[in-house]
Amino acid sequence: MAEAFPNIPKIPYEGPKSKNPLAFKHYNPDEVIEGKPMKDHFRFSVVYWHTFRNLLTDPFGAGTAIRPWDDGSNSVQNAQQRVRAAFEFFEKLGVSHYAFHDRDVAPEASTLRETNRNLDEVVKVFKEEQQRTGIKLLWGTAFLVGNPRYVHGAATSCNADAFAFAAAQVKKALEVTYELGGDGYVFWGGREGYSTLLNTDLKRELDHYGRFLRMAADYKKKLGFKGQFYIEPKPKEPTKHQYDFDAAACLNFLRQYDLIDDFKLNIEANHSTLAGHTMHHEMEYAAAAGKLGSIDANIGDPLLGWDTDQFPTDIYTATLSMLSILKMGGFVTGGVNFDAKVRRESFEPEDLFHAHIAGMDCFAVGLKAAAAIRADGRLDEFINQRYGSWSDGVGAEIESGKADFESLEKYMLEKGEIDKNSSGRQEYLESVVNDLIYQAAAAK
Ligand code: XLS
Ligand code: CA
Ligand code: CA
Repeated sequence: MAEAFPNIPKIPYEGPKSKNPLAFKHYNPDEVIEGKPMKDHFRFSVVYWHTFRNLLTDPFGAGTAIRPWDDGSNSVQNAQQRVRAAFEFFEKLGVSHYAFHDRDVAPEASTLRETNRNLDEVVKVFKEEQQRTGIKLLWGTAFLVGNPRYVHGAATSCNADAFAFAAAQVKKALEVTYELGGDGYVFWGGREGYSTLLNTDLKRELDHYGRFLRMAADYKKKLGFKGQFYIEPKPKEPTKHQYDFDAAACLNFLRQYDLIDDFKLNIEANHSTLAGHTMHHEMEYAAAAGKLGSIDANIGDPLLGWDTDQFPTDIYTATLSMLSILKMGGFVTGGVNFDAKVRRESFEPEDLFHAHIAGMDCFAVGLKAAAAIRADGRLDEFINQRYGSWSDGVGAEIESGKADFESLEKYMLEKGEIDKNSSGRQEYLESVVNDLIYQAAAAK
């Protein structure tokens, strides 16, 4: 096959002074930060659905994407050709991972049997390309959203056959992910939610969802697949009330259905903001439960209330995200997965490079800034001091479980009033973070 991106060379690192649009200014894969090369901190991953299947349609207009390697047909051969183009892109960009849905990579046919055969044919090419390049699958997943059979949901559908079809589909997607040596498998809620309670048995749907994930976890064991399972929270879209609203809702659900040991969370920036949180909040909430697994790196638009999946060019979010990742000791099976799409107006193949370069450079500065924040120590020290009252005296007694309401009443009756509160110094701390970001962005 002819090159898909003939005019684009492998993207080099040229440093912050470079003006070459097809070069990294900050992402220097082998540069060591906190004892580890940048590339291993990130385990950058390109998503197949946006980067190779999104035609850049919107509700008002047809697709605008120019993709010369794609003949636009639904044939298996075209799907295989696309895999070669995708791996050329991954290689030239220099990412270590990618992610896909079953239906992104191979055409759905009129029967499940034939669809599975199509998938097998395309997976053969993925396997070859993985072996040729050493690029790995970060996670696989199943698309239980687009086909009209899932109009009422998949695992939470009112139609038991839809549940059964989804189970068969996920079974196959797990097998394929296992075969490709995937590091993980994601369950994003898709249409697991509802539009109105007037037609919905919420409790029954949640029970079914729990049952579905239990079956998936059981089958994973049977298969011998050691990859990590993730749930990816999202509060709305496509349904009004998605069951996996945010990290807290997902953790509660996993505990309620006794699935907590089988899953971690894959946190997406845009979904966090749609839930009324920040990415940092969602990551820290997951991390506090020991369940921060992987991240979908993108951003939303503060003026739009839907899932715009823009490339992550927000340096502040990237810095705080990397701070959480460094704090938890780095990714194990997870990575920084670019679940992002170029704008409809950015329709040339080259835009795919610009978008990912922007995201990777942003995360590189974010990593440097996060490492600088940790080395600087002022933030940690401030927090330690702020909670100083818990290190001894009454605080230590409460934390260790020695205190009770009676002892605390006695303590307060004797003391009369609490020790003086001190300032939270938010603006000062924000300026410390900003200064370290400015320095990280300027550093060579
Ligand atoms: C959709 C989700 C989806 C998952 C994978 O909003 O982000 O793309 O990441 O199914
Ligand atoms: Ca996502
Ligand atoms: Ca999204």
